[in-house]
Amino acid sequence: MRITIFGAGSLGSLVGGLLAREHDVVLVGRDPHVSRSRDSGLTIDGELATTVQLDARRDVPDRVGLAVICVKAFDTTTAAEALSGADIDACLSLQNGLGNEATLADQLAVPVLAGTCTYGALLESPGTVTCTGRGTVVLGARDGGSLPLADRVGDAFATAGLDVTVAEDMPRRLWEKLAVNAGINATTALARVDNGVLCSDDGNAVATAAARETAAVARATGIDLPTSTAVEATERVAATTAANVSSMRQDVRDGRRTEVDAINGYVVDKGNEFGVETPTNRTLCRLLRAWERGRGLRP
Ligand code: KPL
Repeated sequence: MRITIFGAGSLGSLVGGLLAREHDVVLVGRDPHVSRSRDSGLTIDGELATTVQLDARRDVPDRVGLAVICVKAFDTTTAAEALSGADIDACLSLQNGLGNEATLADQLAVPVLAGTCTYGALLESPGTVTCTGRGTVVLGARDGGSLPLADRVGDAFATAGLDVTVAEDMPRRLWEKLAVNAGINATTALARVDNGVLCSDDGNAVATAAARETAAVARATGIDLPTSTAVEATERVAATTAANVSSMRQDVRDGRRTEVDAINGYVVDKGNEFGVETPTNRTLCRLLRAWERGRGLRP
């Protein structure tokens, strides 16, 4: 299958590299990472170690095939604009936060699949990404139900050796992943710890409180997400990605804007809309927004 990964950060590079073991993959991102990956191959370190040859570049190729979107949530509109003139068969969002699929579907006249990914990834240096935890890719129709396209994409991921589930309940899965990210990302970014630290008492209390609130908001919007499912998912992902530096901690470490608006901010906004209190998510949001403001990363 022809697959273009749009967004060559940690996760995009890992997923692109794993898919390139079997498919014709183009990795679109920034230099020096893409030129190093094109010239010397993309190296995956840690679990699943390998070096793959792929087409890595800064611009969108004429023939995209399946576009796998791995950019930060706040760059989704820019990604859709960049892809709008290209020859695309379908799109799959593997991003954090909710609402990315709708943004893509509004701007691109192709089928858009929803997806989540819990593989741990760390971009160590140009041309090298480390897999810090084997996770799962879950994908499917963005409004739920079955779709032959989702089965085809699922088969393509499985053929390349990725752990993949094709799900018919994507809205619930997206909320479950939102609970995991609401719990793990902001807590690890603020405490500057690896995900595994959340398996111990203090971090766990904050992370699971944020996940509990997210489940309550999800239920208020009509999604059947029990609190126990959200808490267990958060604890399971913290344990399976124990050695991982969460994407938000990587952003804070590197002085970049975070995805707090699309994660904890989304929970707070939906909580306000549906009358659900979200004090933990609100506090996490305020702390991260204060940090971003102090760095001149937001107005
Ligand atoms: O999605 C992640 C992230 O860091 O953004 C998890 C799964 C929590 C892995 O760190």
